[in-house]
Amino acid sequence: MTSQVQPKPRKHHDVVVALGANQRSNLGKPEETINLACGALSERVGFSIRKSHLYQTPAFPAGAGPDFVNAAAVFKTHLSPDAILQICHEIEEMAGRTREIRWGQRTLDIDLIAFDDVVLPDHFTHEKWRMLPLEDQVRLSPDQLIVPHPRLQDRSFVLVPMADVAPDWVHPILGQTTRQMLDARPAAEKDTVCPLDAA
Ligand code: PH2
Ligand code: MG
Ligand code: MG
Repeated sequence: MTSQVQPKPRKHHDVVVALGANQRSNLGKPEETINLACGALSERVGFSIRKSHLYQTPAFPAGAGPDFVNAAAVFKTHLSPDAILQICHEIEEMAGRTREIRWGQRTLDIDLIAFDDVVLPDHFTHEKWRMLPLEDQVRLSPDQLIVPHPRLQDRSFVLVPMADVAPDWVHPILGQTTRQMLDARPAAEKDTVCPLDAA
């Protein structure tokens, strides 16, 4: 009798992405752009997508431009963080994104927020970016992928959508769940994040 070769159980990863747009793109209005981007991500990044509601959020910093539409999604994937980041950039380009002005108007921004409980590139570098004073956050942007996103715990426009799709994800450095980080945000900030739809 020939023994059958069993397929190796393949390890998948859970990846969380956040999406934001506050300017019409060549794919349409911000909410249309985000819906199309989620479709493109699920085709290219993985399977078993979970997508959050869409939210209208005031631009941060205040007065930086029109309100954003923000959302988050979770995928199961076999790809590496770098491969996913590359796909995110390609989808941003599809929406006509140019990268001139930091925190300027955005046709589409896709951020890799979390990849399982992985810390990239290392704890020391992560700490440096996480502790960056606000005046430097405005000026400086890392030239390498930092995971988890170094500002995720500070931003209700990321945490509210993320709580729809990954409420129990535990931040590998802070030791808090998405829900706990969101609970720690000021009510006045959380209240500015308003559901747009019943996605
Ligand atoms: N993204 C930024 C800067 N400011 N503000 C809101 N409301 N939503 C965003 O997605 C956002 C922002 C940088 O990526
Ligand atoms: Mg961003
Ligand atoms: Mg980005």
